[in-house]
Amino acid sequence: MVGTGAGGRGPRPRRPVAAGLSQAALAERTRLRQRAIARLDALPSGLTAEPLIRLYDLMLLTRALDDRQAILSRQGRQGIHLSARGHEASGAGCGLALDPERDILVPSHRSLATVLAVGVTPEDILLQCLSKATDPAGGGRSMPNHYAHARRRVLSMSSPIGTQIPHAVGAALASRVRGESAVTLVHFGDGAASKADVHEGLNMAAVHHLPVIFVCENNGWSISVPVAKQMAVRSVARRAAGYGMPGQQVDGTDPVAVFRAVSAAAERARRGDGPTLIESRVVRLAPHSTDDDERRYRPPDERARAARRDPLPRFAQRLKQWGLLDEPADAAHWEQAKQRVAAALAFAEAAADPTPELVPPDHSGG
Ligand SMILES: Cc1ncc(C[n+]2csc(CCOP(=O)(O)OP(=O)(O)O)c2C)c(N)n1
Ligand SMILES: [Mg+2]
Repeated sequence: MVGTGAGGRGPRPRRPVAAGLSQAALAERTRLRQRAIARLDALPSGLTAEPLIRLYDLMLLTRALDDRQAILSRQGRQGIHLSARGHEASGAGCGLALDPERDILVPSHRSLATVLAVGVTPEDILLQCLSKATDPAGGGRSMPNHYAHARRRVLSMSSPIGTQIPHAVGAALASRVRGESAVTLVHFGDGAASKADVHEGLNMAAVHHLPVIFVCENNGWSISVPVAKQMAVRSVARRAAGYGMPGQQVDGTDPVAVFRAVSAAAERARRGDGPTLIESRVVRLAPHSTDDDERRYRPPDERARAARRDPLPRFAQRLKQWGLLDEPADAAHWEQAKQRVAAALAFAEAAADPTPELVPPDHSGG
């Protein structure tokens, strides 16, 4: 009823006209404001609500699982944990751009969101963390965060950083020889980018136009070594020109930007146009591992800056602007992720431990 003049009240008083503005200028200001609001509300072109919510759910599931793993590690029930905090948007964007039925993923130790995106389940992850006999990555014999899943086409990563690059190039070459249309995506960090394996792999993939997507998730740190002491150039993506392939830098805290860049690279690779190097600028929102005290080397203001780029609240904010999320729905999505992890943990806890016969003779101490 306010402002209608009903109920004996007078007409609503007009808001004062902004000083010095003509009616035409005011109308123009209103038009610009409405256009800005419409732009905020518009979904990114080519994307419907469904994949955007899937990206967010994946990011939440990754964070919830990651947090649980950190607790398990502190409880002494899981070994070391290398957190994916800050890499969720990049990982989800990479994973949803792949075709899980035919593409190959060669992960790094921070690829949790990507392995979940291509169909590895939280149960699979926790079976590995708790070293259970049915752990699909290695029957309970490999370290946490060393992702592998044959059925999901996730190659086993090995601990020496950067060595997964030649493995990925070999997998892509094998796809080519078999006449398959698979694309291989490999993750590595800014520290690994200094390794000779990376140079060899990029060069070989470019020379042979292999269908590889190299994704360097640059979080600015290699344990305690800052990126400025790792490389003399400011961008890993720029190195692509030296190999003869396209290079692109993306905001790795924006899952849509990563999804688009990886989708374009996958199309290129499937067309037979060869590899792409993508540098995804992420943040490390946790110490390097549960064995690391980053306060000894990481300046507090740098940690605070990274925390402000946390991809989860940033993406939630955008979903709200697009009208796809509100506070109660956000709380429900979080709850769903936490319950999913709780159910997976209960399943993994109840699973059988490996029997001594499964231990290879050279590890049995005999
Ligand atoms: C060849 C080799 N050297 C050192 C290590 C120890 N190490 C494990 S992770 C890591 C840091 C890797 O940094 P980066 O590649 O930037 O990945 P991030 O951990 O930051 O995601 C190091 C040095 C290793 N695993 N392999
Ligand atoms: Mg790093």
